[in-house]
Amino acid sequence: SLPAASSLSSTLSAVVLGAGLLCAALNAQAREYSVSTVLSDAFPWGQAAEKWADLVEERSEGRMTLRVYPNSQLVNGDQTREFSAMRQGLIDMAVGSTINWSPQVPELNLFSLPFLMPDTEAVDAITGGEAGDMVFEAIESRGVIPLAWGENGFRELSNSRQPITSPEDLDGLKIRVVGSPLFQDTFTALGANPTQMSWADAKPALTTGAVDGQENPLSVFDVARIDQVGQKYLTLWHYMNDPLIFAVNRQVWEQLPEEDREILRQAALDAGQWEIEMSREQKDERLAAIKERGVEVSELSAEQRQAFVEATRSVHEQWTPQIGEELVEAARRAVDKR
Ligand code: X2X
Repeated sequence: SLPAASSLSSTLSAVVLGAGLLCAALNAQAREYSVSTVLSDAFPWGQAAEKWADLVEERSEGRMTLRVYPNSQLVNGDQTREFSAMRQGLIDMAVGSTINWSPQVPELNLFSLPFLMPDTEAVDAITGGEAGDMVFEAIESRGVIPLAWGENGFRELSNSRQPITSPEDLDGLKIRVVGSPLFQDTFTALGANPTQMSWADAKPALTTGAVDGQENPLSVFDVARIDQVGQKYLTLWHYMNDPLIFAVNRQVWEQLPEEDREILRQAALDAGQWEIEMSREQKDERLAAIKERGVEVSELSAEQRQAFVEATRSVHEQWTPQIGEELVEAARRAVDKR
């Protein structure tokens, strides 16, 4: 029986060795990660995520695969739960809007302060400077690793009723808003009647007339064909801009080898910059396409814009304590010095 035992043990060690090799082989093989987005690759937002995935696939030589799940499908359409799901590890990664994450990261309400950022230079001065670093620290302190910025864009106001060039024109209009309760305050301050709902519910609500209006970047208005659901009037008021943030669940990040972290981060930076430039370049043609479809576009004079600024000043006072005095100050300094 001795020879049998020894042959059993050598069989066992062969099995163990085989399993070890198999594990090593599996580790060297592709690992797949989920990436959540609200908008698909018909939009710059979804294209940013696909670009990230392509760069990571290529630069990791297939070791890391990012699979993009658009339309908030990983959170059953509830985009305001995306950050929590990523923090809990139900989602590995996301390219998400500051608006949708602000319920969990109050500092992100910074970008939704009405008329804080008059132009793209102001956006870049904030995201690329001290204020941007503070925002990333706030995200990290809540269990998610932020890697890079992208951009959904300046949000413009549309409605089905009439041209809007003053706060009075908004009186009593039902406006669909999303994410943060800050938007309730902004539209209430303007005399409108805001209703919070997800993107998935927005188009049906516009179609039935349950709401009169909405606000979104030109790219979203254009690609989603918001003109087809009765939104005949568009006001270019640029009242806020929601940056996108590329981010990773903390455990996923910590388990990655240093080399793969670098690949992931650099690919996010490159994809973000690519998307920001592309979507800004497309702005004029999008506006032309929207006008061509018969949408009446109102631009605001400096004086008209100022009336909106004044009507929403209370929102700054109300929200600065929750965002953080220091952060709001850093952002204001960045805008002033741009
Ligand atoms: O829901 C919206 O309005 C959208 C698509 O712009 C965001 O996710 C913030």
